[in-house]
Amino acid sequence: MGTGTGDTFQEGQLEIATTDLSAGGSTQILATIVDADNGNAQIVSEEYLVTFSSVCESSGLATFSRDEVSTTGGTATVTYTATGCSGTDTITFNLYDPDDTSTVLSIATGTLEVAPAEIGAISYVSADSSAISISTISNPVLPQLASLVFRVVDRSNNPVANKSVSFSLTNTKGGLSLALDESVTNEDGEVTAVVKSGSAHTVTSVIATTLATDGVTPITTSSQPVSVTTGIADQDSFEIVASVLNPGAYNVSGVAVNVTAFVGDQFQNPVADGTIVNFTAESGLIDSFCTTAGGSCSVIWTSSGYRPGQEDDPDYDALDRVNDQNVVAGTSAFGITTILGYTEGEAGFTDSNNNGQYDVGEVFESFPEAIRDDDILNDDAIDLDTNSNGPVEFFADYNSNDQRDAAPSVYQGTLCSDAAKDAGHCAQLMDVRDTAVISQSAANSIAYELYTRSGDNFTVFDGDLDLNDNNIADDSGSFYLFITDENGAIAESGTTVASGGDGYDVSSDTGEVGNSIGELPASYTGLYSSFGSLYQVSFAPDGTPKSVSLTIESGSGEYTLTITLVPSV
Ligand SMILES: [Ca+2]
Ligand SMILES: [Ca+2]
Ligand SMILES: [Ca+2]
Ligand SMILES: [Ca+2]
Repeated sequence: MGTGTGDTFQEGQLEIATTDLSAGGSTQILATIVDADNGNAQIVSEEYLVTFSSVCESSGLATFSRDEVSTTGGTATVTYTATGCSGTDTITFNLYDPDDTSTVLSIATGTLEVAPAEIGAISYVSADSSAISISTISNPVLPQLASLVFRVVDRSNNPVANKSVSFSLTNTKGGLSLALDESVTNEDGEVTAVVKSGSAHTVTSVIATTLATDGVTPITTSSQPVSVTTGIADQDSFEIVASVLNPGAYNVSGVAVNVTAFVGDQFQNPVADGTIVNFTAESGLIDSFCTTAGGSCSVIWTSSGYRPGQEDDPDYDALDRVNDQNVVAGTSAFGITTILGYTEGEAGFTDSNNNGQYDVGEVFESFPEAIRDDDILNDDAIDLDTNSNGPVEFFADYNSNDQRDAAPSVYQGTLCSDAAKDAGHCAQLMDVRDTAVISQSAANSIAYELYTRSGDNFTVFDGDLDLNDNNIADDSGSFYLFITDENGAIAESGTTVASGGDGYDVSSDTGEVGNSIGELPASYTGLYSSFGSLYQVSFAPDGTPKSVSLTIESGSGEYTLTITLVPSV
């Protein structure tokens, strides 16, 4: 195998169309297969297998249009493309009998030169962490180093290896620094900058610079920002939110509600991904924890078992459950369910001198150990209800001493000046906490009453549209429709009210009941429950007054109630 045939045959030589390639350039390479016993005449009757390889190709810096070719025509051609190869590359063709690829019959080689890559661009690829922990605290989740990867490519978008790249930071507040100011790209054209955390909360970006092929012109890019933060939750950015506040769950088990925790740190930055938030619920099932990503995570609460309001039922009476009161009805508040979410974090302080640390004399918050207050709506002075054995509500025993500890007089956090630490501050963290309260309302269950209203005082309305009792149906006026479920809780989510009139023009604030537990102002008097939904209905004659109708459809869709009001004339 070689170049040419007959007298011009050169054994072992490849014919390369272009031996000086630009970076990323292509060329055809040809070999002929001849019979040395027949005056180096081209062999056109027998089948041979030819394989292709090169030094750059084996490093992924060049490609062939095909790996091998089977030929009976006495020639083998392939197209070579440089994809990052630079300098001399040696190409090799191996010739085989297709029935015996263990023995190389002949080898032909050739060399070509690939021009150095024209540096095309430097780009930001990724960071292993978009946030790093302030260097003076220990956060179990957030790293104190961030690695940022950049890539240098040529004008053909192929990676450029062995290219020097220098780094700088847009911000060095608090001693923020780079592990290395300069590095060299690997075979993928990639180079890594390492940012080392400082002692202050700040945001920085890495500027990566390399030089164009002329060795003079800088080519620059910037990374996405890296935040230097505590990454530890603080109380005033912690929130627990339920997706539905009045699920039709009191009489249906397995109804699911999404419960999401939003968790930020002292600087309102998302806490470190992987922060664990714990949950507990007064009733039903709830996942015990979730781990945050981007400052939030969710769990599922599912209705099951004991429902608030059943605390005096024989099945549960011995458990000493406590629950909120339906003050107006004089009963337990059926279905009102407390969900507690909590995670380790900081109490929060006001950084009056803006040095990023708690200093002695600055105002701070202080919290007792977190509780799940099952009667949270009751206006009682005691949060944690007890019986003779101790608490009957859950509390998160942060320091594991079997007691619920009161709020300390020192700051519960991580960012303290040395003087503040000496004074006993920042000795411990705490559980930041929030509570969501949902109403497990009865599905397909509607109770109602009509009222007239004067200020906050409601009076039962008999529904007679002949308001002045003069036996002439010509009155116009308004009344209130008050709806609840059968337990005096707000009607289940999705319950709708519609109104219409025959001979009356009716306007009302109809629509869905709110996504709410429906707690009404304590100043309201005359209603039959402390929870529920009020709809004002106005009517005026429009033609021959006959009736006003109100249609209530339950959120679960299996119960519809129609109320028809007429003038009794
Ligand atoms: Ca409760
Ligand atoms: Ca301060
Ligand atoms: Ca309580
Ligand atoms: Ca304790």
